[in-house]
Amino acid sequence: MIERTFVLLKPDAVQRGLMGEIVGRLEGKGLKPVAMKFMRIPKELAERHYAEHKGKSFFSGLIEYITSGPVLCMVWEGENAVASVRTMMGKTNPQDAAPGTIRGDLCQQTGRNAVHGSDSVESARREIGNFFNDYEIQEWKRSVDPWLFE
Ligand code: D4T
Repeated sequence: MIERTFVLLKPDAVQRGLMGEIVGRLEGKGLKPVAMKFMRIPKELAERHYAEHKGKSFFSGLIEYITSGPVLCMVWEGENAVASVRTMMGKTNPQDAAPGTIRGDLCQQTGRNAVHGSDSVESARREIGNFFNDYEIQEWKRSVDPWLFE
């Protein structure tokens, strides 16, 4: 099933110069970018994005970290895009993330885990709506698609 997922390269990924590496992995997988925006997340939006964690011990640190510098917000499309990106990211705690995953290869701690990806199609829809207007999402054809999709 072709899906869309919301992917956020967190401030640590930007500061560490890992945007190209991570975008390259997603491109290499054959996922198609349909939206990208380099921005600083306002506090209200960060709190809305992470609303499910409100009240948890790490919430204020998480909001502080995610709003501490620019992030790269993206929407990627492809076969099982939601689960596919989650698999590529690896477990939330980089110490548990398998080698070959983004967090397993590139990160040290949960609080600096470089990347966010939606955990369901429903969350993806909500998160994409929180970060992008319709006109910022591109419907486009890639000439390589017949070599990725039967
Ligand atoms: P995100 O949402 O950033 O893609 O991460 P995950 O989906 O993999 O993990 P999550 O929702 O459980 O956690 C969201 C975010 O909070 C940070 N975090 C999490 C933290 O700083 N300390 C913690 O103990 C946990 C569980 C990391 C990711």
